[in-house]
Amino acid sequence: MSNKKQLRIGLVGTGFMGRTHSNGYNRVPNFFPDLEYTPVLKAVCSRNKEKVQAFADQWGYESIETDWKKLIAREDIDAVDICTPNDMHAEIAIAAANAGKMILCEKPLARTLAEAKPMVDAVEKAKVKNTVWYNYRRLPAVTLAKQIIDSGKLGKIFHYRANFLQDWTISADVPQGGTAAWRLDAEAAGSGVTGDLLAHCIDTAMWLNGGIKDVSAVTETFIKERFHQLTGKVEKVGIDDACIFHCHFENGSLGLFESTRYARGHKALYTFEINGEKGSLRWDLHDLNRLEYFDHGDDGTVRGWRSILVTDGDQPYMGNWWVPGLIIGYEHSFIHQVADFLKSLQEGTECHPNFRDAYETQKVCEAVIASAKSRSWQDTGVEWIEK
Ligand code: SOE
Repeated sequence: MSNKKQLRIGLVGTGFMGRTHSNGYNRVPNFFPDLEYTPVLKAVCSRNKEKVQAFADQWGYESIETDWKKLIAREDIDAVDICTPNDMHAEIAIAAANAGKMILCEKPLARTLAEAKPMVDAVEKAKVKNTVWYNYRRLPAVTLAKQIIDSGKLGKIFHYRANFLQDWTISADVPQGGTAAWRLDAEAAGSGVTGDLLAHCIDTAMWLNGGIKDVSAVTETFIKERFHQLTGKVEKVGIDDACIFHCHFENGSLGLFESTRYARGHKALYTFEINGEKGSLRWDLHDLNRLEYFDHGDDGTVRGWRSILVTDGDQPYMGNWWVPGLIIGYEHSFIHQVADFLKSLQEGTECHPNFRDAYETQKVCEAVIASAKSRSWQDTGVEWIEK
């Protein structure tokens, strides 16, 4: 029996993200043994009783609920983890905050800025700890990029470029709505690739390079109608299948972002590159342990891109894993997020990105959609300081 302080988790949602978060809670005690807190998987909630019981058995939850309101009302739950489709985030988060629960919410924070605002107000009013799972920040190579940029090694930044490319919706037979297809349903998701994929790129970009001031975007919906699994009818598609935008950052640099679910051959190709006066960095999710670094200060005869395999104990998070040279994967970003959340509890600090930070990302997403619609530049109104 552990003598650690407990963080008793109530998870809502049993899809893909429910699995990634549950794995995070389960692995943290093994690999971050020095933390004062340990997660306890108290309850998982989903509407289908058989399914949620099977999920509880698979991942080690002590109990189940089929009504999230009951989960929130339980006294043995400290933190509510929201892994539902986006249209449920606001209602659950606001109720959880009002009940004094901590909240870990899957990204994006909400479907729209208007929906996100009362969520931020609720957690700030209730003073409950909150975080949003923009997990890619917590891959060691990405965190190392942050450290290199913050140390000034790149000097003045000129360019930030990011892509998030997939190909899973090219077939017109892919339905919209309901289990596994809610990301294609504007009502459930809010937007398409902008909220689902570019939101990740925007979170990382502002974390690494500061606020995005204004945007000019173009979106496209290649398949205009799809079968809707909930209504049983062929309906108009309301999401953006692809989005390209360029922007100005507060620091004067230019940004270029592209995301699509129609890049045949690419499954989850998240890449970024940042070019500064003294050096450049680039990273690729398909080779996630590597960070490429060009240092113009190197001796000219050997100058070139170096490929850093980020696995040494003195590199971010890696002291908690294997031995130098042995790599980790996608799931570790979630394990790190749990570890950082527990650490922030221990230290009484914020666990960024919190709702307020994710609200700033939401502002950019909203401006991108508005820009594409109006075919004009849009100010984002971002005030990027992680608070
Ligand atoms: C969509 O396919 C998706 O699963 C996103 O919802 C995740 O946030 C992203 O990390 C991977 O792709």
